Amino acid sequence: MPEFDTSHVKNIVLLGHSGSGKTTLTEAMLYEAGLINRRGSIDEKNTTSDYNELEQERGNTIFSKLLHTKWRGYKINIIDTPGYNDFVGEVISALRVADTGVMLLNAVMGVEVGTDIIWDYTEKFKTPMIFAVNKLDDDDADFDKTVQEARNHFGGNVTIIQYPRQQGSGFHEIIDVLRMIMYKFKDSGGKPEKLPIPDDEKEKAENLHKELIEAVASNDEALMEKYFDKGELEEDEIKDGLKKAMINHDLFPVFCLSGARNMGSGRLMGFIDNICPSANEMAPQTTMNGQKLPCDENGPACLFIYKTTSEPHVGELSFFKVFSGTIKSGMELVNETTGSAEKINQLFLVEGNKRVNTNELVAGDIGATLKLKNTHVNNTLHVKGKNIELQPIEFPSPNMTVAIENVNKGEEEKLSEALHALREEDPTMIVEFSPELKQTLIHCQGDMHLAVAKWKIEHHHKLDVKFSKPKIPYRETIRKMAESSYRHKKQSGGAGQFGEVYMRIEPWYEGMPDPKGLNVRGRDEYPLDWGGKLVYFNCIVGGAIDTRFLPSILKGVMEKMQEGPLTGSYVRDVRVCVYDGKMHPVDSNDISFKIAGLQAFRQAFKEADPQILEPVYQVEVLCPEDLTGPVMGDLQSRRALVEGISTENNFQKITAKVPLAEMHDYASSIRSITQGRAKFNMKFHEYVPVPYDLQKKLSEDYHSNLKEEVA
Ligand SMILES: Nc1nc2c(ncn2[C@@H]2O[C@H](COP(=O)(O)OP(=O)(O)OP(=O)(O)O)[C@@H](O)[C@H]2O)c(=O)[nH]1
Ligand SMILES: [Mg+2]
Repeated sequence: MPEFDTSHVKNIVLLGHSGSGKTTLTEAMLYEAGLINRRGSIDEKNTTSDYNELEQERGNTIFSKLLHTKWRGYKINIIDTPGYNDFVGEVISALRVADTGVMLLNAVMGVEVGTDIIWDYTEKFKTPMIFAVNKLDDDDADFDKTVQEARNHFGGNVTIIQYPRQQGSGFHEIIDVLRMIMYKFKDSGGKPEKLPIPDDEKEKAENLHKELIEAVASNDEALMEKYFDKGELEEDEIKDGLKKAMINHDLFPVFCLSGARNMGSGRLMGFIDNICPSANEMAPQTTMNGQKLPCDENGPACLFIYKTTSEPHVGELSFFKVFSGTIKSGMELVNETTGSAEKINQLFLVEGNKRVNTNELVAGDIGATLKLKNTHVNNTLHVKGKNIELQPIEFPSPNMTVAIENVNKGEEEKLSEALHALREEDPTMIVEFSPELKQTLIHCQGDMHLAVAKWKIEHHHKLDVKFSKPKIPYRETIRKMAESSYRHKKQSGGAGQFGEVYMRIEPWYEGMPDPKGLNVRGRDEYPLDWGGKLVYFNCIVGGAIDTRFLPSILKGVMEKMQEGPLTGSYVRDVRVCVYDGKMHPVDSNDISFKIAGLQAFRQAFKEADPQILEPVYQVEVLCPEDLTGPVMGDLQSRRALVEGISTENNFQKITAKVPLAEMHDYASSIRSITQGRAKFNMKFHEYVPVPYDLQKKLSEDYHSNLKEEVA
């Protein structure tokens, strides 16, 4: 028999802007539940959650952590997440498996940009949410302002369950308007005394109690009627009503905390046990083929991998939630996504970096297993004979790209293995080799994300690497028609080579009429892998060139299009008409016409008013109003075309079109301009011509580099 059945397992995720106190609260919860006998702290670098060396060095959580407590007959799985925006992937994967979110608000700072970013994801997942106003012991704490800001950002459903009697260094009493009692803590925190609400707080507490009950009743007609009849609700009715309203995202209760002084975490855990939904009270999962999978411990065994880690001396650890049935150690499962058979050799409960063996985990529970053969994040594993695939986690697209290379030659293979491992445990990091730029690129969330990647490569894979600015994937095209001819002739002993081509090239656009003054005999259209098109016309009259040589000429043109004459970039949107030429009865062959085609194209291109195009991205920045000026100024220094500013949830949203060449350091720059109070996203928009001066410089740089390489 498992120690806890499905209805006694609660999964919570701790959320909030960096520094709001999630890891400190985790420590307080573990301590209160008796799982640890000494409370560690961030400053002493000894918390259960931030156990990683790099986390201790930086004083921030970087990787989400699974922990658990047992509190009055319930098991609470806690996922502590990083607040730093670069690691939002860790938050999203935790939200995929949590059934309640506890959003910490820093009572000194109020709602911060990290709170807002995470909130958007919780809305997507419809995760029931609690707001915990933390750091109430700080002399600059302002509970009312924090709650008001939360209401401005997240709506009027933010409802007070607790408020502090006094804030700052004197904070030690919390008035609870659900239970209608006061919790009074000793200086050292811990278990509070439960006292009647003092007279001078009664009126305020009663008004807030009324507001709370009305908020609960307003979401349920039967409860509303009863409340109107009797003027009060029974305890069980309030409990059920609260749970329902939280599940429907109709009510977000507010609690009070000082994680550092260990005040308020016990009551929070009690509320989680009593009111917050267990997995089987949430809507059943909808599988990829549209079926419902209820969270039932007697259903078919099925689990979902939300995270993997790979650490030296441990190996690959897969974290999962059981979405149906009961997973037992030794069980044979099938990976629906990869088709592999997997044996669950060991099952673990997790306590930060410690693993505790267990024999079974019921539906709704979260745990880990080691060394699966071919299983990755987002995979579903289930008993044989079923076909269940659960919805994957959608990770955010990257914000920043750098090129990576080895410091020492000869370690390329090792680097590629390291990057593969990195990618495996971090789905928000994308690694690719760009044949166009001839660089290995890392697309990531920001400079902190990159610093973590470097740290892992150095520490786990013992490799030295360096990052550099990636080359820009420019394109080349033409702006006017030009004609050229080229004769390729070679007669140096043996068989000769001969091919002559007359060619017209023009800028191509959709719906363009057929070429004028030429005799069109054939037309082919080639969409290019790098965007745009090549349209190729055969306009040869009188058999001047045999049609069998046309593909060779095309090959020559294509070759040059892959290494444009201006900067060696891909060429796009050109129409090529071959309209005359000459053959030699013996010496003409494919290679001759390929060379003639390439050279004719190159010459014509130079005469056709060539133009370098650069990628432009659509950029959206969200920042507090007081930072709009500096953010705009910075964008303008990046050749940005600012398109608009609007207000969105207390933030200013700036939209602009910015050339990619100017965005390389944007993630770190915006962080330093705004002290991390802004967020941005960017996506490719279009290719546009670069300014004249830049074109000149790019082309000169390219040709002088070529000369250097030759020399
Ligand atoms: N005064 C006061 N300080 C606190 C409290 N809770 C946390 N802190 C301090 O705030 C700082 C940040 O706390 P953390 O627990 O690391 O915050 P976090 O939310 O885990 O931060 P990230 O991991 O970066 O997302 C640390 O120096 C804590 O000691 C609190 O209740 N009161
Ligand atoms: Mg933390």
